[in-house]
Amino acid sequence: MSGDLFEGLDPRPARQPIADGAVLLRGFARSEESELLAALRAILLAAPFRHMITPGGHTMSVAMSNCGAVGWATDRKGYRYDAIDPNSGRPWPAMPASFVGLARRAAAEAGFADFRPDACLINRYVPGAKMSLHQDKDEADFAAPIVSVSFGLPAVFMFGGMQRSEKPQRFALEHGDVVAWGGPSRLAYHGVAPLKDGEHPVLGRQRINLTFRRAR
Ligand code: MD3
Ligand code: FE
Repeated sequence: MSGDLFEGLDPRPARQPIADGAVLLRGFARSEESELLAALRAILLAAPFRHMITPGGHTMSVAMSNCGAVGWATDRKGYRYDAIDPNSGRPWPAMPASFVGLARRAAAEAGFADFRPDACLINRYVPGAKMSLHQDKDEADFAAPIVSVSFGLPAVFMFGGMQRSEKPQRFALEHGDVVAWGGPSRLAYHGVAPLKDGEHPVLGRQRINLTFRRAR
């Protein structure tokens, strides 16, 4: 018997438009997760996670690293993209072909042709870590989308409007979920609620998020 009768009732559709220009691709990274996570481990040996300081002097609860031609960093002097990892003084690790391929396929699936990411910010959340509502506006060209890939513990993602005061929609991002954010969603306020404790079968007590960007 075919599953057609029940298809409309699937609580987790594969391709879910969540806002104007934003498409959630549930489980899109699952089939290649072992290759992606192996590449991620190699990146983190060269550029380990670190807690960066905001210009206001606060230590971020999310630990970060990067790969790609440039990486995002913050310190007391401000936010910026730079080719050099400030902790090592060396260039950020190159973006693996497996990362570029996934980001390009996800962007294309969401309607953004020829995405060429030059930066991948890697965020690690442990239980309690969060990211307050913000806009991503340190990139040169807002015509390019941002593609995000989630691994490990599920997070409650908050998606607001063009003003911080707009009440955000909340939804879960789970292991292997990919979202492409472009068009009118590109400059929307967004954040992540404090990570709930748990144990993920692959990643343990953490969530790792990759965001692919065209920074320059
Ligand atoms: C919507 N990261 O690194 S990913 C960030 O889960 C960031 O670590 C979150 O926000 C995380 O800047 C959210 C989803 C995401 C990323 C970028 C966006 C959503 C976005 C840019 C514009 C609109
Ligand atoms: Fe962001």
